Amino acid sequence: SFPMEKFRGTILHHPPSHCFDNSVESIKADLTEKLFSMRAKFPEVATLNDYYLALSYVVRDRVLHRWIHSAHTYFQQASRTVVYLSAEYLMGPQLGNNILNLGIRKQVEQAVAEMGLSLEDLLEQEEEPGLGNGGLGRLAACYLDSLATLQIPAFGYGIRYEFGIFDQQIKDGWQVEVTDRWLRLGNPWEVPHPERRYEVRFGGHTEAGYDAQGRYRVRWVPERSVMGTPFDTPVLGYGVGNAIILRLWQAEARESFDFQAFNLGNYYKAVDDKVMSENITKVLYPNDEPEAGRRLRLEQQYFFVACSLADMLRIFFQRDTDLDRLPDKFVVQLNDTHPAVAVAEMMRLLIDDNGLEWDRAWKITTGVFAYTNHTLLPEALETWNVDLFGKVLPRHLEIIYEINHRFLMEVNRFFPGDAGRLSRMSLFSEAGEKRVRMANLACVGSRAINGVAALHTDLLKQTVLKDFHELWPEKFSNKTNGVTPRRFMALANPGLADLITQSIGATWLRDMDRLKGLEPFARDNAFRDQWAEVKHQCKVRLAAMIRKKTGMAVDPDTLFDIQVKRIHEYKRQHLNVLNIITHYRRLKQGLDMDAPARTFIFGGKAAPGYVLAKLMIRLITGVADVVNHDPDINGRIKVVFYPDFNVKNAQHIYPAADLSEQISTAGKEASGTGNMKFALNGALTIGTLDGANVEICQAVGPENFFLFGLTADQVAATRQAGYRPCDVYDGNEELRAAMGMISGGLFSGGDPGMFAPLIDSLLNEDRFMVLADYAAYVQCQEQVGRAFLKPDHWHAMSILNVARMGMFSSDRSIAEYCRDIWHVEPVPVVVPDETCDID
Ligand code: HBZ
Repeated sequence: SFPMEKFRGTILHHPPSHCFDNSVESIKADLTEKLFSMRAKFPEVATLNDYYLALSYVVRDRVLHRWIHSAHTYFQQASRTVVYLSAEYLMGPQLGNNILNLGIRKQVEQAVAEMGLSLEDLLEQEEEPGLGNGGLGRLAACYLDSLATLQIPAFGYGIRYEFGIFDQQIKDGWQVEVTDRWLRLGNPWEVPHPERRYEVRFGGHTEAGYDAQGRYRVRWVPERSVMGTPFDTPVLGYGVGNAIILRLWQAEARESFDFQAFNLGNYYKAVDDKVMSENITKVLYPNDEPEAGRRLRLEQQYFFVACSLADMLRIFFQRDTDLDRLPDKFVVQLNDTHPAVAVAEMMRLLIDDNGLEWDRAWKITTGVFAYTNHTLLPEALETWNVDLFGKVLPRHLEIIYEINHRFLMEVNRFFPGDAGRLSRMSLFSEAGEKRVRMANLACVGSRAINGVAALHTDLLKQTVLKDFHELWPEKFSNKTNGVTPRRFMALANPGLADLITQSIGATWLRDMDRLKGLEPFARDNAFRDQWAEVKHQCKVRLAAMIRKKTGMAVDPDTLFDIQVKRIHEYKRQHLNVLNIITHYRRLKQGLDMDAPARTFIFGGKAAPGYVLAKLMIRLITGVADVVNHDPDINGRIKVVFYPDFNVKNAQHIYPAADLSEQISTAGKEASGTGNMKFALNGALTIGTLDGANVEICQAVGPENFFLFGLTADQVAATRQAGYRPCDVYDGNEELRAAMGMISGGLFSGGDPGMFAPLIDSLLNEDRFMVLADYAAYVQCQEQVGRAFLKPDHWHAMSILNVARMGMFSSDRSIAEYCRDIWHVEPVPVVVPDETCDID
């Protein structure tokens, strides 16, 4: 073979002992080498993307170096490992974060500059993996960052969707969905492992009988199977040697099936099978789709769960033989019910594949799993039609029936003769078509159940999971969400991070309680000016991006009032719009002339099948069209819809906000995490007492928070008392006027019909109490306007917000999971031989 070794020594800068040199000179040399070895280019012909890829490989080598040492350490120590199962991970761009966590930003900046490039341009090249819908997927990504940083042995398992969440374009004011081809230019961060494939079976039937020892056995005879190949992406901790792995599964055809068909001469059947198999991981399903019964989605869920659990058992059997010890070695966290079929799959693996008896298998299974709930909305709780479920997973359906049978006997022992309770707690709903309730399965199969904010957990115990709480109160706990300060402060807002570091030292990024040290600076005039200047620079930068994306000019000296999140009725973007229209009308009438000029910025995707959400986007762009071009307004209001909200542009948006809109109907938003990202970047919040807003308001102090609206209890009571939105409408002249402007066609080019569905739903049902909260919201917004006119006080409030937000670091959340649910300890990793010539 070709004697590559001889050449390698002369090309590579670092010796094969993996001693990485992080000096500027080495990084430059490595970059040129990667351009050659990975892109087959020399500098004169390399594109910006070639350079992005080459730099990514340079960084990846260093990341993998840490992963190898971590894997080795974890293997040797064999302490308990966290397995995080999530159908979604919204990782965001990787290059900047890895450079930050490696601590080599200055060297890389200098190296690329000396080569005539700018790091910012290279970072801009990266297309993010949009493998999630929103908060739930981003939470999983923040948790990986914190698991690595807190030195916890962990794996994230999920799905490698070929097409992630769609790209959003705005055409004629409407959302248009475009396929997300994130892999088009290559993904330098992943390492495929085709040698570690697993077979996943589907369909067919089961056969029961007795084995040679006379034991009852069930054999699953599947109809087809596909292979799952893992793609590994390392996730680095910040300022530690530890790295963990995000392992995403891709579906592939079993070539043996193809060959068989080939031999029979059935070429097209073989190709068909291949296409069908690979369909399983083709596309991420948007949430909030009314039609949820898609077979492919169930197949996706089982596919990634089966691969992940098989992989977990492979790792377990590397060092152990006794399955009773599985709960000592692994804890599996279910991120919502999307992976809840894991409970049945674990039982199948233990009983059918490993020959365990039911009770022993059940003890192991319920010793391993824990479940996080992310929603109280009944329509968002996952259920599957039993017939469909049985066709895709016949053996698992049998197992779930058996779990249910035994479970309901237990319930009946605790609450004899309580038929209502039995039917509510059953794993099957029988009203209408029979369906499997995945939340009930997750609860029964888990030893711990948690909500994601204090209010949410309380409401879970009182409503959706009330019966389960009465049966097993000890299983329940709250784990308030958090966000990673590395990505959402240090990376997104280096100006703010530097200012904080200058004032209180650098340790806060790993110990967010230290932010408390900022409190005295709220009274320091010079510091407030610096703080204001950082915010201003962020607004200038966002204004430039808005210009580039939409062609619109916005003024960085105006109040930036921002609502970015998925578009949903319960999140009430239309309440925000009603206030804008009201404000607009007042200005037209010569009122409110002393209010500060405001730029209202919206961003977020609507599920493609969610008609009212898409109409809300059209309403925002319609209002923007009128208000932005009204000469009477003269720039006192601007409305912007920032298209294609994602992690990458979010990193520019949060730092530029003066005001954060967190205005969901109380009791509906499980937690929210955008609320935390805004406040950690010095935005003040206007919000309801919903989700984590409750805790944020408490932490920063109600005097530094713009609170309005009904509480969750009042929402429930108002509904109970027979809420009639039309009465609110009749009683409020400004509300009637604002809604009249919408229904009169002012914002739809004279078409009075366009927004009728939205207006009708508000007047007839108003499920989310928009009209009930309207007056309080408008009044609270006036208060915001007055506060903004006192910049010293405003910036002091902003500083106090940041100083008191430390508890919303995902490090705190993960530390609580470790202590209360997972019972895992840190395992520090020592990485030898890293050198660095700066700092
Ligand atoms: O999870 C969100 C909650 O709405 C939010 O309040 C919370 O902060 C966040 C993290 O706990 N839920 C989601 O983002 N849910 C989804 O994205 C989703 C995805 C697929 C589905 C259903 C929901 O089938």
